[in-house]
Amino acid sequence: MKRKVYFAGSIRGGRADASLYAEMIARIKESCTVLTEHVGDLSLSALEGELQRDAAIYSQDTAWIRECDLLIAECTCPSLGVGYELAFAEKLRKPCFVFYHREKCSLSAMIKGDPYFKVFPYSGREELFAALDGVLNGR
Ligand code: 6K6
Repeated sequence: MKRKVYFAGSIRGGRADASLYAEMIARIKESCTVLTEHVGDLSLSALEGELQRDAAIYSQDTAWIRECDLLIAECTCPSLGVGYELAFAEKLRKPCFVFYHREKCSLSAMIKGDPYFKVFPYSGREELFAALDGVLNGR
């Protein structure tokens, strides 16, 4: 059975990296089921998200974190929601893998300094996707 991945990426924190999320989700889908494909949906803006009921979003997303086998977060664009999801997943002892572009952001000490999270800084697409493949293949 395919592993279930919760992919976390910024929505209201900013959509600058939405196309990168879509590419990462496509790669993950080659071997796993992604529970949160909407995170990479380029047609959805943060504003559209505001039209949905926040309580329903919270309820669905936390249920998916309970259901997932692992969580993969792209954290270059800072997002309160992604930080919350990481802490929530850690509490449930879900394996958490964090990616961020080392030249484009200074990752929060609350993520980088938490030894529970497996953190992967990258400088370019090649490095990012090699590290992602390593996570997906258990290397
Ligand atoms: C879907 C696409 C765009 O807007 C939506 C509706 N809003 C959300 N739908 C589902 N999950 C959401 C939504 N807003 C935030 N989240 C969750 O929080 C996602 O799983 C993201 O990983 C994370 C983003 O948090 P913010 O604080 O950047 O919004």
